[in-house]
Amino acid sequence: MTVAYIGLGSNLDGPVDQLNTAVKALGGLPDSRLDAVSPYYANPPMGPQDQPDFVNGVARLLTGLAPLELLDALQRIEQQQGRVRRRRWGERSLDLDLLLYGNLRLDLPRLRVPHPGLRERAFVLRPLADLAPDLQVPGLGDIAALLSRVDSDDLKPLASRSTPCPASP
Ligand code: A4P
Ligand code: MG
Repeated sequence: MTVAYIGLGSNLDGPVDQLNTAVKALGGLPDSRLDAVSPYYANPPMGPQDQPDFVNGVARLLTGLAPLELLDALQRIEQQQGRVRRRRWGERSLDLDLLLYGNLRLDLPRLRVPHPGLRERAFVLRPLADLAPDLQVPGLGDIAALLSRVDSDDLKPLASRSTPCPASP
């Protein structure tokens, strides 16, 4: 089993419910176990500013799926939830990003791991650090050091995540 971290994001169609439904779907993936879910954070959009605030979080999955199999599974969950995506860096009902897959570094047309936006995004680094405060990000180093270099003042923790953390089996 490999430890994978999945970034969850939504700013349309009930973002907290979107994330909760996605977390449930992650828990049902074959050959995988949902291990933990971070708090969710409301935060202003990166990119176009004329869109609603996002809700973001991170899930930790133990998985026997290969990286591209896992990406396929994440894209299926996005589709199942009727993913709407209107423009690059714009509003969407659900975005699932494969942030980390063990210590793997991959640069394929369909899949780059660690996720290329990770280093700049407080809405990814903060929930990742919540789950794994001592994490070493392949090629980038210590999560605490990465987090200290971004501005996370705009992240507002939400109390309304319904899934227990760590996830029950
Ligand atoms: N892809 C490559 N690597 C990966 C990976 N590690 N995980 C490919 C997932 N997908 C990966 O993704 C486009 C393609 O990237 C996929 O087909 C896959 O093969 P997409 O989800 O269809 O497009 P996208 O998400 O719109 O990509 P884009 O434009 O890079 O957007 P981002 O980076 O996902 O950002 N503001 C806040 N506050 N919070 C957010 O979550 N999200 C976005 C979208 C914009 N602003 C935001 C947020
Ligand atoms: Mg994406």
